[in-house]
Amino acid sequence: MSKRLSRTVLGVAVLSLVTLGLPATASAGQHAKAERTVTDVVPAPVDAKPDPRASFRLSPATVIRTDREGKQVAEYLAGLLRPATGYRLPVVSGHRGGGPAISLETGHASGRVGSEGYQLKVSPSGVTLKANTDEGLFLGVQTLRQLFPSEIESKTVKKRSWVVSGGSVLDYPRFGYRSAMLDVARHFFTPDQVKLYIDQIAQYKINNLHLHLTDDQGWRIEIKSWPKLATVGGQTAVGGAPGGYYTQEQYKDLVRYAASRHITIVPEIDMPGHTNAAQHSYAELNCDGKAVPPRTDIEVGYSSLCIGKDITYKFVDDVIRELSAITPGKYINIGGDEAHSTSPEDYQTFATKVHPIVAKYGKTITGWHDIAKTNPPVSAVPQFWGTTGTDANVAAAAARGNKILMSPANKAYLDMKYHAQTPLGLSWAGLIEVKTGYDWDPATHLQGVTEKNVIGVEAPLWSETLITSDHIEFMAFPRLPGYAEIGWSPKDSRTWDAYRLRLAKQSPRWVQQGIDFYRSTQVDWK
Ligand code: IFG
Repeated sequence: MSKRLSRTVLGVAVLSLVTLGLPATASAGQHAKAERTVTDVVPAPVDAKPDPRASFRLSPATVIRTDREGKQVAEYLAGLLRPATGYRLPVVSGHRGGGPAISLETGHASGRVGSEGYQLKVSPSGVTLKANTDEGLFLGVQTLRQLFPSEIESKTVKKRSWVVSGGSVLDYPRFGYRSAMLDVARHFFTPDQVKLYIDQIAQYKINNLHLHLTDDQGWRIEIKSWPKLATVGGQTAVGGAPGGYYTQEQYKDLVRYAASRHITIVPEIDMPGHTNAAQHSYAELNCDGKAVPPRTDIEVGYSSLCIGKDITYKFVDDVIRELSAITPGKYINIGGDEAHSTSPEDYQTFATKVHPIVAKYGKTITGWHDIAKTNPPVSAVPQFWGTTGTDANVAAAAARGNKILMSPANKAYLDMKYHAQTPLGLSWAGLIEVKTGYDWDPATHLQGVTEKNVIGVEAPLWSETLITSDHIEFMAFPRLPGYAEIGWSPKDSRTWDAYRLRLAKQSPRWVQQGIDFYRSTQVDWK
């Protein structure tokens, strides 16, 4: 064959490989080595068996098969895979028909995986994801997406092979309640910024988002019977930053968006302290009948609702009624922290009057662990935010049967600096580098609080010092996946030495997602 002709033939061969999405160097038969295996997933699954020979190559012909209950998740999965691959990836109903497929099936998974678990199998002929509910399918999809090369997270087409690492996974969570908190009161974050954070936490199987909606510096939710809460109380923010608030329509849209990621919104109305914005908005909420001036500093503990006035409880009733009507989730968070300007007797009086109001609107109380001392209903969930290993009131509540949500400030507060020079964040609870945030266990952290007393974990992100989404990302990543693992993975499979290697392999995905993460020196980032 002439030199020129052979070059042409070779050229055509290379061209055909590239159009097939294969790297020109790999031969058609050889599967490019997958970048990761099922044992790299974060949070670590219960049981992951890699089989690199069983990898699956996504192709333009691949379809996504599902049954009726799996349709929403199937469309969500297609939405994840289409941008980077450029493949059509049609969602088809029913599991008949040949051809390469990713199959999502509900109702046929092992009883062992419960309602949130799943079974995933990747083989050369296709991918099968089984779960007993669509929530389980959604959580299985978060694992599946991590088996693709990190460029799958790109929003633009990448010309490359899409090899899904082979093997099988059987998985289900240790704790049912895995949460993140975003403080939208100190600084306001738009609905789109909240949705971005929802997508970022959903990829690590977080299933609750606690929104800290009200505080001294701002009130962020429209209450139609008390309009000035938002129109006046929503105008301010820390440091004179622009305020803002969610209309009830915008809040309902956030609830819907979160639900489409199988995340429940838990709204917090912080009371009886942290109420300056409300008391600046309505003079009658103050004991002396005079509206207090707005506050944009970051001091805490100076405000208190007027416990002795009847109108205070009409205010609470109206707020909880309206909020409950637009919150399908089980919980309303009534705050309760740092009520340093409310006497212990008044704090108890307030609690005794407010607990029945929450119950009247069909909701269950959660709140900072300060509420434990008020003997709340046994269904209430005190959220531990202390920095010590003992708290008598929390242990007593646990003994009474209250489940505890664990978010110790010296382990889980995402607004704590990584180190003394971290430009953002605070340090009152201590510095929290990645290892510090990971190396603790919610079932042994507090005396008198064991596995059966713990409902789950939460990573609160307070926003005194945060203004942009980049700020949120810098403080949440890389620590947030660690709390997700603490909430999801079996306790005895969790070691820092193994986790830090898996965490490192997550970073190329964050680069593709544009997440501005802190490059801790404790991890050898990929
Ligand atoms: N404590 C306050 C928050 C916030 C936080 C910042 C709780 C429950 C310090 N209360 O944490 O309002 O200011 O780290």
